[in-house]
Amino acid sequence: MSHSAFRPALGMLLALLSPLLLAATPTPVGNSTTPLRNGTEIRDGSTLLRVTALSDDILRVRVAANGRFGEDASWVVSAEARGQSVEVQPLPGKASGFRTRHLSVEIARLPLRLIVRNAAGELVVADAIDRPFTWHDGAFTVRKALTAHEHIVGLGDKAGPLDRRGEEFVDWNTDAYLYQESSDPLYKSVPFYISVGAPGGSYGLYLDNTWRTWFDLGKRDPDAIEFGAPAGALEYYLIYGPTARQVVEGYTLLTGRPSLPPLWSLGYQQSRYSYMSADEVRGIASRMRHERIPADVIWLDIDYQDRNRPFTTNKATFPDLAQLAHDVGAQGFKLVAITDLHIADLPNQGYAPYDSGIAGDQFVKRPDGSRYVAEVWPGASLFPDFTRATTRDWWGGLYKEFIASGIAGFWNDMNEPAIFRTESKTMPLDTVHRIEEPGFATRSATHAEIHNIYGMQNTRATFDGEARLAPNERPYVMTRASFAGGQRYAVTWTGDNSSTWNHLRMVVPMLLNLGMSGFAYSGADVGGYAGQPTPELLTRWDEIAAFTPVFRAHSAKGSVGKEPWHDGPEQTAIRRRFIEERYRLLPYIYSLADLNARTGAPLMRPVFFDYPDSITAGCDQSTDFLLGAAMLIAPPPNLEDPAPYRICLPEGRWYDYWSGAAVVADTTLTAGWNDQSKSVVVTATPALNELPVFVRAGTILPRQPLIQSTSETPNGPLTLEVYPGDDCHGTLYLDDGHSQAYRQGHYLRQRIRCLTTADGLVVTFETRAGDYRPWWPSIDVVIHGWDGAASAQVGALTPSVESNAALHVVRVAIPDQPQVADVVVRHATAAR
Ligand code: MIG
Repeated sequence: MSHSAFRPALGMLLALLSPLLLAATPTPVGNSTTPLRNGTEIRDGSTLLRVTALSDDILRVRVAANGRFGEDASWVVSAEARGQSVEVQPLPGKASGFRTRHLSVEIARLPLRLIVRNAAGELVVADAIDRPFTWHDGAFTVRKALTAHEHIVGLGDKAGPLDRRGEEFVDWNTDAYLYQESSDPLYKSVPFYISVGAPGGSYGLYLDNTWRTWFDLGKRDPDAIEFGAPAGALEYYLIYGPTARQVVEGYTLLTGRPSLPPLWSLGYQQSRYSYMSADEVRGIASRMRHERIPADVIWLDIDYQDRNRPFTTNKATFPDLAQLAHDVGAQGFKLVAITDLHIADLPNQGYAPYDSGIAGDQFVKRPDGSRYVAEVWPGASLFPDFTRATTRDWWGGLYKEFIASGIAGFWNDMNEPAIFRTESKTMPLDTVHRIEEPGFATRSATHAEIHNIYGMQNTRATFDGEARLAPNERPYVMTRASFAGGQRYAVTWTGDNSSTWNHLRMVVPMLLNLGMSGFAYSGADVGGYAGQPTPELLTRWDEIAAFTPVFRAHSAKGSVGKEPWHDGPEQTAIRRRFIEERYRLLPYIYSLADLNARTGAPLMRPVFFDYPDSITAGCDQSTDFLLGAAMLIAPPPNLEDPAPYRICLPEGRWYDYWSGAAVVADTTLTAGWNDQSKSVVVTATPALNELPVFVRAGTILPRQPLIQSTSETPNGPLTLEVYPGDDCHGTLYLDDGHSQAYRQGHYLRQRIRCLTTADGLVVTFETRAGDYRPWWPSIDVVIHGWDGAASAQVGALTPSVESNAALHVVRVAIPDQPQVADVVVRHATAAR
């Protein structure tokens, strides 16, 4: 009898001897391989490893040091997502493991390790040969090999360069006031990275562990990725590409996608800490309209409250919130109000959140069972126990009056949680949370386990509360802290940045990495939170932020503010022009929001997301970004003093967005892993009022007439800017912009294609889905790169055509095209 078979028998004996010993039933050991319908389970000594295929591209990996898996529950990956499976085939020959349609998964021994290859046999990711798993007192470390050409992105809102290779990071939600480029950890934890450039293609790895996890991405050992946690389950998901786009799709399938946001949230938003009175808010609204600066939202920071007490208002300065919401609403503004989670500890004072919270036992406790009390903005405060479903229900109900007053969205700040007067800036690790949650065993958990998901559960409660109280509206929550999967509940911003050029430089990589981590809606405080920017800095910031998902200017107490009108008419004019451009582009941006809700593709993405072959050795793309696949924004690397710099456009033809002119390459550069594609290189030196933006040839870009807020109906035709080229297409998406009616088919989605023909161009309107009636009575089709006169035909109709030789465009005015239709445009000479 082998010693491994002897151990369970010993366990039974011990269990019989004393019920007390049951808690410590010994570890099952042995060596066995059990093929499963959807994977393989291997026992290797005391280690138990189970790899299952959720789909042909997504693997779930569970490892237990003591031979037993813990509870099958997750705050991030739903039971439905975890429950997916596909049938697998055994590996040929003697190797242990299995194959899906796209992957081969081998489990090698001595040491036990996982090797994943694509269908062509190319390596995707393998555990390191040296110490693939190590355990120490419940803590674990996993090591994976890192190959020569891999780049690493993801991990949420970490600062620093886009490519995280060579760095190490810790996940511990932190109120990081005055953070800098090298500060870590910051506000959010997303234990998920994407590797781009492995021989077999991109993969993502999500570590489903809420403790203080860490990632070393080739820093300690340049040839290894190491990650681990101090406790909790060793459980992760491997998401195969081969493209980064497919990884993000798979990751958001597992962890959830943002739902379609209200259209107003895609407009320009103005905030500061704080607008001190209702009159000041009215003044901001009026000035925006007077200055003709389009804007949709004004934010109420903590000073609208009575002594910083959440869910109150200061009766002297904000006497009637409903009236204020109504008045600024008439000017086309929405209000978003902050509601911090700390509830003032105010017994017997008629403070309703305290009274109802105590009655329902909603607050976290000390180990001795007393309520945990600590100081934050309102003074001594209590902290809701958001890991209980009943506490979240109670919290959601607190929004009733604000929603009735017409507040359109809510801001959850300080939810790391931030605590004053403590060295750790947060709760003690032994603070007790209760898990009372469908799908989880009911138990208590320490703050060490819950800390990183506390903010996410706060936003979940807010989101669900809004959805319950205003069931036909789209909930809107902005959060500072969050975790993987938090994109389901809230948009986010990068916290307390500073008014410096370096912080503006940090914006693009931070927002790109948030997008690759599922958070498609993120922004950085425009102008920088702490400090007052120089006029040039605020102007540049507005220019770049106009192309980022959340366009919100915000400012710390004591600063002049980041409203666009500071610094005189010249600066204001430039800022206005970029904000206006944002509003003209809303039909395009909204179509990206629709796409995100359906696929998880972030609105703002790294260039390689859509152009995987474009990563070049000779050209720095790290400051560029895409807004959808069609637009490439290329801010100067040296923002404060643009010297001539090279912009690398992925292989193909491009147009200058501002002039509409076809880009003439200065030179081309060989690009891609295998030097298979060529980048188009142009040199730029943008003046302060210029930002290089390019459109891919093969794009149909929808634009609309200028409006001052999304509450206005655009007046005039929809414009389709057609940039002829290969795979030419664009998408229209529209609905009422605020309700849930789109889920019942009350939307409009229509794909449009274009094809260059021998004598001109055909623009094809495909079948329109949904029954929403658009605001546009007609459509102007503007074809770029067109020389000479033209004629056009749509069915029996001969639309009017106007060509502009100087701009190289032809404009064809057609009625709305709700049906399938071809717009045939011919060069005048060819039509003769
Ligand atoms: O301790 O609500 O990051 O945006 O203006 C500061 C006041 C609390 C921090 C947020 C900031 C907000 C501020 N808050």
